[in-house]
Amino acid sequence: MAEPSHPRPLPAEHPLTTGATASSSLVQAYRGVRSATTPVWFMRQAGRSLPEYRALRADHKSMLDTCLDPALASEITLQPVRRHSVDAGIFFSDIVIPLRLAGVDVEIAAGTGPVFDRAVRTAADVDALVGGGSLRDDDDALEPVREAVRRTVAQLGATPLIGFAGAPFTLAAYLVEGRPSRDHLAARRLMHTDPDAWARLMAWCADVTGAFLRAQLLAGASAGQLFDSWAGSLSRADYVQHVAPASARALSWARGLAAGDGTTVPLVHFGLGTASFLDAMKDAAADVIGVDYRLPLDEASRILGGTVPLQGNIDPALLAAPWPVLEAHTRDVLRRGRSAPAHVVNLGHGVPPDTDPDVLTRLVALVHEAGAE
Ligand code: 1CP
Repeated sequence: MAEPSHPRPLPAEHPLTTGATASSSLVQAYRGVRSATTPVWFMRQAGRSLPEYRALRADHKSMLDTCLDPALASEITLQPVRRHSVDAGIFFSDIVIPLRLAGVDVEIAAGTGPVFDRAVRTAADVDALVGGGSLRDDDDALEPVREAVRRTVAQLGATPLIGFAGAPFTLAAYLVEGRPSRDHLAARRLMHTDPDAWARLMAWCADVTGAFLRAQLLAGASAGQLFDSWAGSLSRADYVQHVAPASARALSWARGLAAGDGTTVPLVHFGLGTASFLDAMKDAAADVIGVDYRLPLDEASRILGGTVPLQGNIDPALLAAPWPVLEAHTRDVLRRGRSAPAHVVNLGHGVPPDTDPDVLTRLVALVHEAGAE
């Protein structure tokens, strides 16, 4: 798959250009440089674990409409930063937002996740999707996203905002099934029954999700993360042949965005259960690898040759454990993280909605204190 190249300097007012976030512990760690304290943020830190989030969502606006309301999306992004003093905000949005903006009929069903009006099962379905529209990072449709990012960054000051997007395979896993599924069988079938249609679908997903990520970065996000949450259902061979080229193509939209001093926006690549092809995820043009809770960080670092900054990987299940258990686990994660050039503490997957938010606040304090020892 052709990997387009589209560099463009970051705008003069971008926080990496002005220097506002360039020396933050997060951006430094993503560039492989350790600071006095180890940075920490949590996947799904915004959302249902926070009473202030539940209060804002009580107006019953749909999830995707909330994401596309700049004032709401910005406020929800800022809530966990204020409450927990984490070292980054993650933009409140969803991986299916670019699909919606490209004209796909998708909703988030409460308690389920993304649900589509029609599934993309055949070559004809793929052609209808691809022919039905796309998305470019300068499209008007992305203005609510850009506006939300601008508002958020203005409030965050020296704290970086992380932009994100879904990787093409994880998007396709939803599109082909039409809804969440356990093993993504329909997508993996299409990959093998019609590899050409699969490649067209993946290229379309790469460009649409790449536009979404690029728009957030140009509007002020200081780092980008590609979530390939469901890639763990793939063999290494299938990942390398049928998926990695599209992930590289998605990341190419975000790669090379440079501040005046030549430094570029760091890019993180995360998947669940992807230990057998972590190196291929790195090779898909990522600077940092996000590690799930199954793979100890020192093993991840060994697989990656000890040269790649890592993010992770506190087991979300332990957030409900007695504090001494969670504390010991967190110290172990920090110790194993020392095997990488730099480490950003995170969970190995998202914050469970029933998590006590005070536990997250206490965890941030622990990571900051431990890092200074
Ligand atoms: O009404 C609600 O509150 C719905 C829950 C919810 C939330 C809070 C969904 C539906 N999406 C989001 C926001 C969201 N999604 C964020 C920003 C919040 C933050 O991190 O603080 C992010 C980064 C995502 C990314 C996302 N969406 C991923 C990748 C990360 C991961 O968790 O693996 C995936 C797979 C999705 C799809 C999705 N959206 C929503 C749900 C419940 C799901 C998963 C469904 C499934 O199990 O397949």
